[in-house]
Amino acid sequence: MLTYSKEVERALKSNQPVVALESTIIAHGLPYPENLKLAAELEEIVHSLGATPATIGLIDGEPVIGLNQEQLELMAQGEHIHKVSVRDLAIAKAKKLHGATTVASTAYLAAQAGIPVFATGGLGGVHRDAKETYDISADLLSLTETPLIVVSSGVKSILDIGATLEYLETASIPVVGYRTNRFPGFYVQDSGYSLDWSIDSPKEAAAIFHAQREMQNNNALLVANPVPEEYALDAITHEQILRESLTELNNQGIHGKKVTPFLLKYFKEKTQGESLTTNLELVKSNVRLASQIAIAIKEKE
Ligand code: PSU
Ligand code: MN
Repeated sequence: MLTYSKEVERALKSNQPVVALESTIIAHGLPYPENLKLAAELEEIVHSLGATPATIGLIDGEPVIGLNQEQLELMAQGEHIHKVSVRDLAIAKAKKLHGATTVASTAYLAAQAGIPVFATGGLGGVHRDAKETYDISADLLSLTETPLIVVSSGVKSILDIGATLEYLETASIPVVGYRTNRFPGFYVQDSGYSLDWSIDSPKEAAAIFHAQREMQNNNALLVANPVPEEYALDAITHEQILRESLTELNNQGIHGKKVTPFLLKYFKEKTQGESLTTNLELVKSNVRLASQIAIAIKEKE
């Protein structure tokens, strides 16, 4: 049912470490051409650490595990690329549409492909007005029944972080901080919330992954990796722009899948591009860690 690139197919068959990457961040999270440059850099990082990258997306409706250069370019120029969550997969397939996969649909497809690690920027979560709008990202629910590790810099700071952590607890998705017991806030290192657990090495993440499988637990493990300090946004500036952006969102009546891309773009404009650098750097750092974890998982098998 899935289409694999030669490289990814070979790596999976020979039980080599593979890291899944999503395409919504390319098509809808970052501007062109920085997005295309990042897509290439991420694959390079995975390769340089000794693992195989598998960027996932839909081409003519078919899930592709390991997009090639031409397909990545298609995603990067993607005004006409659909943002495809899990529920959209079958529709996109039937309609033969090109689509970028979110964290939710990437995790779903990566799990089917047997890829144990997936890196992204920041997860979607419970939006601040969810009490009225019910806007809770499918990213959260998708982490149940996907036996893999997701490495992210927490969830996007534009969300209701406390409610998102409660949701993860209810859904029984374990969350561990990487070398921290503060939950990261995407653009900032500390979201203001603490975590019960932290880990100090890729090896420890691998040990939890194997323990989950031994216990027949099919939920994901969320490894929360804070943005490197030198790239974090200043907390006060961040708070101020956040407040403005939410008002603007309301004024313009933006909702549904447009919310996250709007907020990311708003931050970029208000910080004169600084938030874009932050976003690029945190993703790279997550991909580095994910590669090390993918290798540690294979060493332990
Ligand atoms: N992380 C980033 N940038 C992004 C995303 C994650 O650094 O653009 C994307 C992911 O694909 C995630 C999506 O699944 O944002 C969440 O969208 P929503 O809130 O509409 O579920
Ligand atoms: Mn949403």
